[in-house]
Amino acid sequence: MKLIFAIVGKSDSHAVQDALTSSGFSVTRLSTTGGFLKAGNVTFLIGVENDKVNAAVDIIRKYCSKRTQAMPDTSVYGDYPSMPIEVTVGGATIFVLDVERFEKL
Ligand code: 2BA
Repeated sequence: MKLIFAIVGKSDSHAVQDALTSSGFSVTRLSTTGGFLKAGNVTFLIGVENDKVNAAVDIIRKYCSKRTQAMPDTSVYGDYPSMPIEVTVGGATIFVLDVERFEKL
């Protein structure tokens, strides 16, 4: 058995959670904070049989792919209207660990 830690952005987290649970995975959702940006993100704990790891990661990849998004630039440049800027959103950080023992009491 493996334990997947998947850190995802809040905006992708509901789609990931719904897709994982509707595919039969059990997940625990933790509200977490990135150490660098100090922004909220979501960490999922997913306990899975070894042969299901790739299926779970594929679902996370599907709903967390990195993409660019146009955001209004709030900087002021004299009287000129500012152009929207492109920011990268999405992506996931995934750790897969061996589980030594798993019990439900
Ligand atoms: P990502 O590398 O995509 O990381 C997104 C979030 O995933 C991180 O949020 C953190 O919560 C988690 N994470 C990533 N790598 C991890 C690891 N090795 N161990 C544990 N958790 C990990 P933040 O820490 O707020 O980082 C947000 C973004 O800022 C990162 O995106 C990366 O592009 C950048 N970043 C992070 N640390 C950095 C650093 N020391 N110097 C420069 N840029 C950094």
